Order: sequence, then structure tokens, then C-alpha cells
Amino acid sequence: MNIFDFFRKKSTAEARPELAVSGPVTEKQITIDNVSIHAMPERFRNQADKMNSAKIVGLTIIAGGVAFLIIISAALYYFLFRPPSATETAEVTEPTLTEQLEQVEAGTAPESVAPATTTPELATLPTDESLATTTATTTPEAVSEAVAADLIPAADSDSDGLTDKEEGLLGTNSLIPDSDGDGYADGAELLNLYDPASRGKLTDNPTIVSYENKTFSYNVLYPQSWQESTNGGDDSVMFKSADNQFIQIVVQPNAARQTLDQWYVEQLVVSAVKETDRVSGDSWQGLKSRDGLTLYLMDDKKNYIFSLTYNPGESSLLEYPNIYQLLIKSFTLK
Ligand SMILES: [Ca+2]
Ligand SMILES: [Ca+2]
Repeated sequence: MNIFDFFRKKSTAEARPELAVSGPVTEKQITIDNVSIHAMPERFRNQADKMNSAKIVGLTIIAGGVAFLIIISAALYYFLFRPPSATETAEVTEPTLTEQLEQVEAGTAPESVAPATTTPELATLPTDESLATTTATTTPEAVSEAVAADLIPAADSDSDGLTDKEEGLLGTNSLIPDSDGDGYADGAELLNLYDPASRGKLTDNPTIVSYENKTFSYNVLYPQSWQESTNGGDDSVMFKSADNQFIQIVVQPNAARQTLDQWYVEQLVVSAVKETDRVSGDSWQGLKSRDGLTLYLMDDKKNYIFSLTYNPGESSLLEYPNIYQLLIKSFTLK
């Protein structure tokens, strides 16, 4: 039964009391009572509307949740799978520093993005170089050995021990091992201070002359065609070939009064003297450098250290190794 019909009938009965009194009152009352007993309680009257509104609210919440999940997943996808260039320019702070540096250098901001990807590698390079410089203190000896390893003896056409250029200096035949025919090879004669060009001593050969250093009391033989010069004083003398290879004799005081072995270990930064380093002359005991291009020796009174160095200049060819040996063999302390 419709609720509105009920109220409508009740209101008509109240509006027209004469009809209510005249008719079967009790029966109507019963009817009304019966109706009032089955009347829907007030709290249930709007239940359908409440259920509808609850459904709407629930659907709204679900839709909102779905939309929220879509937004979150889209955001996650964007941050996880966006292009690398976007991540680098947005997150890495170092490119901004390099951009600033490049802006200072060139003032080109747009181009600084592309080099920014390479600058992290450049940033690691200085560390490698700094490591190299830390080990550089131990490398000079290794470098000199490497340089010496790159040096190769010049041509010796007749295999008599003298290079072709040395034979040109001494006046011997570079194609005949025994130029003077005395049964001794040219090279062996020179190293024993005999003249390979004729029968006699080396001092008889006009291409060889003697240098005397009165300040430090030594004598040495050298090729007459070489230029002899001093660098400021008698403590540094140079004998230079026409093709700019030279042999230098430097004298320095033994201020600490060390033995030659002590001085050598300290100056050349080696752990100890090897027996293969030792070289002896008639008037001295010496030590040669590991590259073989410098000889160090000391006078008997331990006042001075003499160093004899062969420097091939710009060339990688050792054109005069036996002339260097000649200076060493002929070096005489008085
Ligand atoms: Ca030769
Ligand atoms: Ca000979």
C-alpha cells in the first residue's frame, strides 16, 4: 500500500469529520490501525535513496582509486623508462659544472650538453695522471734505460768493431777489417790505444789529439776534427762531432767525502752497486751508469767526481761508441 495514499485518505477523513462520524467508524479505525501497523518505519523509508547514494560513493571511490593507480603507474613508468638524455641532464650535477666551465671558456651553452657526457671520463683521467706523476719519481732511471734501449749502434760494414763514421775519423778503410795489415783488427787496435791506420801507437795518428785539463789534472785523447769547448769553466768540457754527437767531461766536488760507491748509490738512486757496473783504468776505479752512456770515477784523494758522458744528440744511432771508449781508455789522472 502506498504511503502517500494512506496520508491522503487520513487527511480527507480529518478534513471532513461528518463523513467519519456517519460511516462505519470502527471498521475504518481498524483499517487505519492495520495500515499504521504495517507502515514502514521512518528509518527505512529513505533506505533505497541511501543505498543509491552509497553505490554512487563507492563507485566514485573505486574510480578515483583506479585513476590514482593509473597516474602512479604512469609516473613510475616515466621516471623508470624515460630517455637517458633526460635523466643525465636532470639528475647529474657534474655536467652543470662542466657547462659552467665551458660557458666560461667558449660561452656556448647548447653545445655543452653533448660534451657533458664525456666529461665524467675526463674527470677520471686526471686521477690516472696523478698516479703517473706519483710514480714518476722512480721512473728517470727506467726512462734513461728505455732511451738507451732505443739507441742502436751505427753501421760497421767490415765488422771490425769500428763504425763506418769512426773509420772515417781515423783514416782507416771501412771495408777492410785490418786496415794496416798488421794482423790486428781496427777496433781492437783502437781500444788498446794502437793506431789502426798504421803501425804505431794511437798518438802517432794525426787524427787523434790530446786534451789536458790543468785545473783538475787529467788528460784525455779525442778526435782532432771534433770541437773542444768549455762551458764556463774547466769543470765542464765538451768534445763535439760534426754531426752534433758529443762526449762531455764534468767535474764536481765530493763535498760529503763519500766513497764512489756511496755517491753512486745515492745519486743514481739504486739499491746497490753491481759488479757489472765497475770499470777500471790504469789510474782510476769507476762505475758506469746502467745505460752505459756515463762513467763516474773519483780521484785518489776523493776530492772530485769525474763523469764522462756520451750523448748522441738528436740521433738514435750511436755513431761513435768506440771514440767514447777511447776517451775512457785514455782518461788519465795525474
Ligand atoms: Ca768497421
Ligand atoms: Ca790492424
